[in-house]
Amino acid sequence: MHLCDQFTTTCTNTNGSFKCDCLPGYEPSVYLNDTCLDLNECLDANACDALGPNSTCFNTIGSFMCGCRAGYVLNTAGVCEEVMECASFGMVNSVLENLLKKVLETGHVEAHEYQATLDSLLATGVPQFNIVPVNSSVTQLFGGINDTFFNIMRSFLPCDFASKCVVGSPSYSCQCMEGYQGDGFSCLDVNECTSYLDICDPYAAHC
Ligand SMILES: [Ca+2]
Repeated sequence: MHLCDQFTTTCTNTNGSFKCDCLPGYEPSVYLNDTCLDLNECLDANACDALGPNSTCFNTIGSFMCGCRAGYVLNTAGVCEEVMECASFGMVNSVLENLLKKVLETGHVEAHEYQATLDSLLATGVPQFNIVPVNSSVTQLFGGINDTFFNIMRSFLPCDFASKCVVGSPSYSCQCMEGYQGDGFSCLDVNECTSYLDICDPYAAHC
């Protein structure tokens, strides 16, 4: 005797027989009669529109869930909102990257190159943070080369330059990159050559 699956269907009595209708969240199988399979609601690109354009959809068996993309959190209005601090940090870092490369390669940057970078920083529209301490990798890399530029640049960074901004809720955190030590707001280069760890061959190499 054939019965309808109690978890995915509802059974309806018909004249001399019965039929299995899919429960909400399920759809009829293309291959098997009277069988219902999970409906993937996430195939509908608008399934999570209620949470705004930065939402994401998770399919589950018999249902689905909506959440926010990485870098976004649900705000009090129920819409996915950018975690501004880290997004800003990413923008500022990408603007500074080219200038940083130039400094590291040549130790010298033309005045017009500073100006171009400052213009780009201002164009990001990023609010200024002003929390990166003087004693940080920013000083190591840029300090003394151009003091005006250095001070303006410091005010743009939510974390130290040599750190990663980690999205969190309700706020963000800063973590020093590999090779740097500190609390994330101040990350200083670790000089592996002066550490007690013997990383080079004492006879065949020098660090
Ligand atoms: Ca589903």
